[in-house]
Amino acid sequence: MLLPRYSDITHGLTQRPARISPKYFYDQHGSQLFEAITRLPEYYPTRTEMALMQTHADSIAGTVGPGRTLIELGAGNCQKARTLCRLVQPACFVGVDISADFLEQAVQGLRDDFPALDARALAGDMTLGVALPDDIPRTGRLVFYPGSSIGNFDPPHALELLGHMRELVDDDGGLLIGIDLPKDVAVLEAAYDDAAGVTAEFNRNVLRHVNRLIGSDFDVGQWQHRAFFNPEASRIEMHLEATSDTEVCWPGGGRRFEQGERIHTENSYKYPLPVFTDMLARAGFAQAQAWTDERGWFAVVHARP
Ligand code: AVJ
Repeated sequence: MLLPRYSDITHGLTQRPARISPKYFYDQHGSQLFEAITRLPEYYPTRTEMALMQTHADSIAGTVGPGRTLIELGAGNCQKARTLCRLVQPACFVGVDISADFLEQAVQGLRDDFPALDARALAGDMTLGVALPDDIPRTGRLVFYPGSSIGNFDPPHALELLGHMRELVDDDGGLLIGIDLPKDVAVLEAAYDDAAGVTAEFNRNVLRHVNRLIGSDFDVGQWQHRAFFNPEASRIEMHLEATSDTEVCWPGGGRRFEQGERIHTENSYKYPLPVFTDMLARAGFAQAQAWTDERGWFAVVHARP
């Protein structure tokens, strides 16, 4: 487990420009910081998606149907799973997340709230493929991927992931997925560069996590948060920018960064709805039904084969 991470991270760090995958944001502290982000006034996605699910609760519940096996990818604090469980009363829940301890606590909370629910925590990196335990029913599965997390992947990789989700379900299965839509650039940029500096701290925290994972010596205080919308690619980009010339070492390697040089830490794609439903179709989800808020900022899409 350590070795693939080591080479994944050091490979990215020695690229020009350097990069770190956003999955490394989510150590225990990073997961807590992300939770704090979801409560920021500027960060509209979580609250818009939650409101959407509440406003269209009956319609969503009617479309999904009861008694499903719910599989949530990137389940995090399971807050959205809790909302969805109230709506669709699944028989079984599997939460998958890279942050093992954080997930285990959250799934336990879900068991406390829904004593009849068979709730499981599956720690792992969903981007490497999800292997579900044998006793998870194959029929009636609903994959739940909220929060526009799919936006973290480049379109070809996102398409591949949607293909994996299609393979997780039978022909009677479905996918409920949240998509952040293109909107006013000022609104987008504020959501990723909040006044309180929580997102900046979330971004910088990746360096602490990387220091622990590969034994590097990043001085977190030397790196500045940058977030901006890239209109050509229709994505928010987050970077860490060196505030002075600096050298970073890790066992077996290292690299110099000049002042102003950046490490690319995240992309967050914003798809127009028709572009996304086309991608769903190419991944094997031919039918899609979408719910959007009145501002047209976010969409929850139910897709089936
Ligand atoms: C968890 C990937 C949906 O892209 O909005 C929030 C992560 N990054 N603020 C997003 C994030 C900076 C978030 N996702």
